Amino acid sequence: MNKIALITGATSGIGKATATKLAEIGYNLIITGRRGDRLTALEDELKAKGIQVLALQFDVRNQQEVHNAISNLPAEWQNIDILVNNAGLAVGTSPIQDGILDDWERMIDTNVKGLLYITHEVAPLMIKNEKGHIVNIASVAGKEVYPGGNVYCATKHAVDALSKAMRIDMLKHNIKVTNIAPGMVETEFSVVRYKGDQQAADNVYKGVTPLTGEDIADTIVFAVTRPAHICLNDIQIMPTAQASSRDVNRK
Ligand code: NDP
Ligand code: 8X3
Repeated sequence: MNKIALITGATSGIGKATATKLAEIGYNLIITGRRGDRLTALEDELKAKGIQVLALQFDVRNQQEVHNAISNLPAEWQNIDILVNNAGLAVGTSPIQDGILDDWERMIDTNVKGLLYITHEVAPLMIKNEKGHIVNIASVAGKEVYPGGNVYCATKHAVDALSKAMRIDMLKHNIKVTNIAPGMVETEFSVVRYKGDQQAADNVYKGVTPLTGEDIADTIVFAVTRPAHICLNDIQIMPTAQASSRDVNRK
């Protein structure tokens, strides 16, 4: 029987690439996101690879929507082997004193509370089977703090801490927890951060070869295909041209 992976934020970037690569190695997939048209298109693409797909449209910030989606999973979709907590975003780069409260709420509610809501629903399904693997997409922003990063960095430090905490909580249930901390990955991330300003988004990657969603997806596939006795706890991955969030070798 095919294994099952649930990926949040599968409509774009890292999540979409991960769905594609897991489909290629035979996982049946539960794909989630808010944009229904994208979910439907991806569902069709993935089904063409010969796997089964369940597309669930919900906002991870809405605890009731998350609960309804996961608690009503058909029986054949409940044995989730892998949860990829990927949905997330940065919004804005203002210093604290000029911060826009709505931006802060979006980041905290998505990156921290959304990840918790999903995990709260899915972990019991894994615990019932005494196996599973939770992959949390954190960031270099969960390891360092940089100018303009304040609240986003705080949310990713929270993800980093939650990965460590989950590993302790899941230990006796034989469930692996992997924290993945990428540097610059060219996705829709910067367009979202700069609120649709494509020029500002392009400047982030100017003069460097950034990582792609596929690069992170390859890393996730590697982590989830290790033998049962191995857990990769924490993976940091950056473009060769990046040493830290501030040290970037632009040509
Ligand atoms: P994208 O913007 O390309 O993708 C983000 C995904 O998250 C989309 O599928 C989006 O789906 C989903 N999402 C956002 N908000 C919500 C929500 N409220 N409810 C449900 N889904 C949501 O960016 P990336 O692929 O780059 O980002 C994926 C993860 O990687 C994020 O957690 C990000 O912080 C992290 N990351 C990114 C890096 C980068 O440089 N790109 C580096 C390090 C970490 P939809 O809009 O359809 O809901
Ligand atoms: C995304 C990478 O450097 O913009 O998490 O924080 S960075």
